[in-house]
Amino acid sequence: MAVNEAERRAMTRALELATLGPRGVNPQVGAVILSPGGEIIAEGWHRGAGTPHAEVDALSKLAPGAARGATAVVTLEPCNHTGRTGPCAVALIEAGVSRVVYALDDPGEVSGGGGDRLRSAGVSVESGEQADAAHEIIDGWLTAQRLGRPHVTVKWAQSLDGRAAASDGTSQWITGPEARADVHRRRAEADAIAVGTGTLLSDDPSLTARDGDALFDRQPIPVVIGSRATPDDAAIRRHPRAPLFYDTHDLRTVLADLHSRGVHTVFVEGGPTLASAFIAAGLVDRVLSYIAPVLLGGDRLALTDIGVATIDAARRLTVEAWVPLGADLLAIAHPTLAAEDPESITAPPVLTTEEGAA
Ligand code: AOF
Ligand code: ZN
Repeated sequence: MAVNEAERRAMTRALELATLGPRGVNPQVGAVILSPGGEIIAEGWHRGAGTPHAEVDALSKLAPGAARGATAVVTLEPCNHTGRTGPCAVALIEAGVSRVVYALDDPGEVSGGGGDRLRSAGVSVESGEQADAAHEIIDGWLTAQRLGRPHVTVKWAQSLDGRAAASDGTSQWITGPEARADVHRRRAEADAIAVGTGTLLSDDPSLTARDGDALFDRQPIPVVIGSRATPDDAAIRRHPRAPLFYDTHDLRTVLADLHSRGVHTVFVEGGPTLASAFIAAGLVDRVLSYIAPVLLGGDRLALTDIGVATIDAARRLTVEAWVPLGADLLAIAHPTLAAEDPESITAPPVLTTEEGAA
């Protein structure tokens, strides 16, 4: 049975409700219950891991029996597993709901399959309604689920000759104001921002996302990786979010811990040692290289050892866009995937003038 107008409007409302929940370990999900006549009789949303799922939150607002013959409109396939809470598919069946309209399939191996469970209980089920909008809300969560770890972006600024600093270590400022503003916008979109202890000690970065002097509302969690101690007066200690310190070189462990804290995206800000370690470990999903028309020479390279001993082992990238930013150029690239045509890297990449594109 096709999705009707009342169900379509209910999904738009459920999507709004979803965004009331926090980004975290669990996805943001909204639910609306419609009477058989198409009136909204209850609304719910998920408030984070350990709290009731959206469907159960909505059902809890109804008197026993009030959901009999009703339609549940949910932004994610009702779950089929007992995790921190019981399966929503079963809660809906027990409440007597006769129809479920949802936007996206739950990708989880254990949690997925709620749609089939509902169908086999005789419930009419429709999926895919406003799937794109639902996808946008939980894009980061879906990516992290697929990867089994947060999505990692490594960013650096370099001279035209591939250097990240002058020979005395000074590096402010290689790129111009447009490139720096672009970095800050992207920092604000990340859940966490990581630096190595070497960079922390040499640059004393604040790791905040700023628009001029003003802080963006959204601030990434500052993360410090490495074995050297962070001084008490380091700027990072004044960050609006509590920093996380990892005294380790095991990046997989760091990412696993961040994943368990609900971090979906990590922005690696340097320096060259940490960036290179992420690349060498094959843990980078996206590279942002800000290239400035300046020459520095010397041996302070943007990257150090990334495990490439011979040209056959070179880490090939596919450029998604070259973005001019003032006098600088940003390359947005990802490791060339096995399925991608290696020749595609020599094809003319997208040249865009749109700031912050892609
Ligand atoms: C739903 N409705 O509102 C949400 C769902 O361990 P738990 O019990 O917290 O379950 C978490 C999983 O449930 C999560 O990974 C995702 O697959 C699904 N989220 N499912 O039916 C909801 N938030
Ligand atoms: Zn559930």
